Amino acid sequence: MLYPQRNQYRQFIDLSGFWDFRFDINNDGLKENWQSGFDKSQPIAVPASWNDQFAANRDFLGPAWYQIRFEKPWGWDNKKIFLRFGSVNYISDVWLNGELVGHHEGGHLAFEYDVSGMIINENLLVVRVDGRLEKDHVPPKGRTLENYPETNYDFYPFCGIHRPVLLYAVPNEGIKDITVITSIKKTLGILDINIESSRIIGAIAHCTLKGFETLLIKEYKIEQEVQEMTLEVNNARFWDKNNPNLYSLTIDIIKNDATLDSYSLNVGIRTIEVKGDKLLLNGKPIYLKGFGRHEDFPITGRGYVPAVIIKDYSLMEWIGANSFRTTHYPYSEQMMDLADQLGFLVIDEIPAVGLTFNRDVIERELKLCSQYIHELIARDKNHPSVIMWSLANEPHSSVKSKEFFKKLYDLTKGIDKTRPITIVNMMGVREKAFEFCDVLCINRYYGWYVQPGKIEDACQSLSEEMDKLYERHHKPIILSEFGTGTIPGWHSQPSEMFSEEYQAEFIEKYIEVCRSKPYVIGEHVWNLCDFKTSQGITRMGGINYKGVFTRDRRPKMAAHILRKLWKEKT
Ligand code: GCB
Repeated sequence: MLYPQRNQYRQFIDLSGFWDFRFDINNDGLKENWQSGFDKSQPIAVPASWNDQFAANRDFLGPAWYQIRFEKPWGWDNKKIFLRFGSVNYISDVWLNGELVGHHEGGHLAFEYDVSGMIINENLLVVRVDGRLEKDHVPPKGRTLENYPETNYDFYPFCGIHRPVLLYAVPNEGIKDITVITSIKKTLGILDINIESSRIIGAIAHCTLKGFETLLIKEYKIEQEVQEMTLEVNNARFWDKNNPNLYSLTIDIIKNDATLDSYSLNVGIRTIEVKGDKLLLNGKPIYLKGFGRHEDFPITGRGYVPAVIIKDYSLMEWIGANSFRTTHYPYSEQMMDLADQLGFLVIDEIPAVGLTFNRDVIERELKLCSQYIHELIARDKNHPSVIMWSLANEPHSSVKSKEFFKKLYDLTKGIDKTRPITIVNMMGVREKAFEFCDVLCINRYYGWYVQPGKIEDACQSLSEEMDKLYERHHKPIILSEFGTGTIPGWHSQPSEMFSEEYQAEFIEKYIEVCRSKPYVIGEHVWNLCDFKTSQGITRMGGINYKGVFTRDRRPKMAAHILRKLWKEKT
């Protein structure tokens, strides 16, 4: 799935801005035909969650309606036109000029519709968004402790149009998709490129690779819908976390001496593989230092805010992090582009958190997870920064989950053979899916939810558990979450739970344990920043305070300690 581009052959307009909005409190909209346009609206900012934009209805999860009018841009008459949503949480139905365009389920992945035959000069776009929680959604409704809204996961179920809505035009005959897989032979960088095109058999694909004094040009005749081609770069500059070298690859499609289409993308030449108990980037072991994070900010909720993305990267660089996991759903496409540019290593996770495997929902869970895997890999496959796919966070694993995850594992490997796969787990040695996962990720809170206040005992438990897990599987282990709730400005000596001292000491000691195990290949602190959750007795003010930074991105004491540890030790 290619992100829309602007050049001589492709254009897009961004529909972000103020839209009309209406809560559908009694779910009357469909009966009353709001899909053809509705009145009594109020303005709303798009993209952003609706929950914190108004003085009322914060916890109303839908349905709610959006509409916007736009004119067809000049010069788009003989083009294919698509409407593309970066993310809408959770279910969306879309109408253009009163006609149904499509339905999409799942909150954090891009989807698009071909609207070429539907678009007129003056258009009305209407979107119904339903973020209500249900047991057969992924992620699901549920609760272990009482909470409101009732999420089976620990973040606020923000709703709305969360990422940009783009209207874009491409040539009728042109490029549909590009897949680039890179490999390395000594100093040679090899790009295996697949170009999927529409109705251009016999045309020429003209490939140009530029960067670092390299200019490679090669032409291929397109003989099939998916045309394979190879480029080889001598003395290539490889992509890695310290040198995020990116080449620019441009594919021009030429027929009868006329250029029909053109698309450019960044390519990082790198390999990633698991060997024994190590994770190798370009053949060399890497150690991950970083965070779990959330797309979360006051007022905008889970909405796309470019400045927050920049700030988070800048804080991660300041503190010495080299990686993060997209907890617990795929992040925006812009976040992924910047990871390529800035040299961050990303564990890319589908939005499968809190899976229950209950008999009445397991089929739906499998179907939705499979859909998310297809959508995620289609979206993120060309990012050198993506070093691993994560199929779930803390599934409530049971006897049924092994077969469930084997299917997802095989599906993922079938689409992308090049990247290791993990599941982020809380069951430890009892997790059967660890038998086939390439890397084992565990989230641990000894010294917090269990053994409260006892950091020494907690580290002992962590150490013993890691050894047991390694003895059983002989695979690399990442400590993918560890942390403590910490009220900024709350201090104690000796350290005590909820104080800044406790968080700092806990993180430092946990890291010591990780560093003492040769098979541990990464430490991801939970969380980069404080973030919004449902209300409940474990979340004061509906906030999870495990951030090393506050929700408005100010450092707690632990941030300074981490910076010392991460900047000094590699
Ligand atoms: C976890 C979850 C994460 C929670 C965290 C916590 O294991 O993966 O979503 O926020 O614990 O703070 O309890």
